[in-house]
Amino acid sequence: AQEKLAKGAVLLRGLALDKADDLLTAIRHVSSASPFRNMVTPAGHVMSVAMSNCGQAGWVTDRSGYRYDGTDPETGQPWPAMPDSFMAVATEAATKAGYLDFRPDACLINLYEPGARLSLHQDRNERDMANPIVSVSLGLPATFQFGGLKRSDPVQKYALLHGDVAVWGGPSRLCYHGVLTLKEGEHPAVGRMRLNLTFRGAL
Ligand code: MD3
Ligand code: FE
Repeated sequence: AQEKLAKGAVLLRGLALDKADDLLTAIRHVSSASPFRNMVTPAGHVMSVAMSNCGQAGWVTDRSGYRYDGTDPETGQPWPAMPDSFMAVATEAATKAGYLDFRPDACLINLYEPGARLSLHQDRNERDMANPIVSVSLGLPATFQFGGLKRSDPVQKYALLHGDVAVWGGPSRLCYHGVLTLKEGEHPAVGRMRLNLTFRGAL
């Protein structure tokens, strides 16, 4: 089942369903070495979404700005390596969406508890915008919003469910997007949270 969201953007509903247990095990492994933390934006706000990373580089924010860094600022160590199960789902999804040679070097892991949200933004810290972004949703359902190239453009809303995978590239790569406040709930495999993996070509 392949749903077109916009030019260059594809939703692959349930693609990660049969891989979810392996992905969850790998998330526990990554976050035992680089724990989830609530980072601070350049404006000084603590993010409601907790984050970790794996791969050659990780996305970080602090008072000095947004960037990719090879070192986890909390541990002083390199981010954990990208698990094979992560790389496999990212390349499978990108290939299905028509991006044939995507090899992500960074994966940001977002942890939402009920009440957490991600306001409308663009992903523009990656060096080469020719790479798509692949996102994998696990756990509680969320409402994702997806707009245009200007913050003021109208948005479409989609429910993202456990196992859904989306690929954003080409003309949709710089579209504004965000996640509405996560509702209370309990997912049988994941518990009282939503996890999202976003795979990027950052370097
Ligand atoms: C559309 N994460 O980490 S993933 C992010 O569910 C982020 O945690 C959200 O936005 C989450 O930056 C949404 C879907 C997504 C990711 C990147 C995109 C949609 C995108 C880049 C361009 C357009
Ligand atoms: Fe984003």
